[in-house]
Amino acid sequence: MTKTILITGATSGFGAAAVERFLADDWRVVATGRRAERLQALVDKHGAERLHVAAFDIRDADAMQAALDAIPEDFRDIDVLVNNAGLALGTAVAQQASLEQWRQMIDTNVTALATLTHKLLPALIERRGAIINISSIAGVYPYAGGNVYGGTKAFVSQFSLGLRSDLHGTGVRVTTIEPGMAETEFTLVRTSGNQVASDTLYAGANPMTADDIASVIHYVATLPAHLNINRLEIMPVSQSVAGFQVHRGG
Ligand code: NDP
Ligand code: 8X3
Repeated sequence: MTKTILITGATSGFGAAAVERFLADDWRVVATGRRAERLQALVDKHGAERLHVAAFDIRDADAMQAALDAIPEDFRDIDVLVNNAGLALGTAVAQQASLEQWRQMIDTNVTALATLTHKLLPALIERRGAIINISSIAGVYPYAGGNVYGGTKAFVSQFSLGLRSDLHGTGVRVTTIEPGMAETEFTLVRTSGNQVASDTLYAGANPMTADDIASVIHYVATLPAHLNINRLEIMPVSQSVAGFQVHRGG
């Protein structure tokens, strides 16, 4: 039977790659994001038989509800929710960071993710479905300039474990994927469009690709129904974690 997956943040990076991956595997896909022209390009490429797109700002709860209400009958039985839409803004240390950027990250990565999950939980329970939340290594390991971004991703990871606990006995699976460095539009967004900064970060590092993460999402989504991966931390071989820092001299 054809399954249905709702993927947020489907206009670029992991989400866009995941749309391609699941359509290629004959799933029905609901793809969301703000950039309507990119969503339309997906429809132009794949047609609308197994793809429904919804352009809205995920921070706008009314727009989210309207988009959910407008999902066509064929796409309403959502089996898998991929909470992928998110962003980092800025690389400044906390004492120099922008409060506006902090709020946008919290509104997007935390509040919107929780809101959409809340809205879809009854349907997911009914279908014994699955939730795949895209967190980050930034939610596990601190680094200078990671401050609120890391905090939002720590929320995502802990929220996932909490959901898993609450959903005990429902058959609903919950997985957190915590990727490290992957080359997408992530750094371009984080640096307000600084292509040089983005290219420099990834140069020579052989970072993960959006397709790598889409394959992991697909793997998790297609596991047998009795298996739950709680969390998956995944990095390029070129990246590892180094420990503590010590400041001397007062
Ligand atoms: P991209 O910038 O390529 O994609 C981010 C997606 O999120 C876009 O489709 C964007 O759509 C969507 N999005 C952002 N803000 C909103 C909003 N307000 N409303 C609706 N959609 C929104 O980055 P990635 O693919 O790399 O990021 C995907 C997820 O993976 C994020 O949660 C990110 O934090 C996480 N991540 C990324 C890593 C990396 O190294 N790339 C590593 C670990 C985690 P649009 O702009 O059209 O609205
Ligand atoms: C993105 C990974 O290390 O750039 O979530 O914060 S990192």
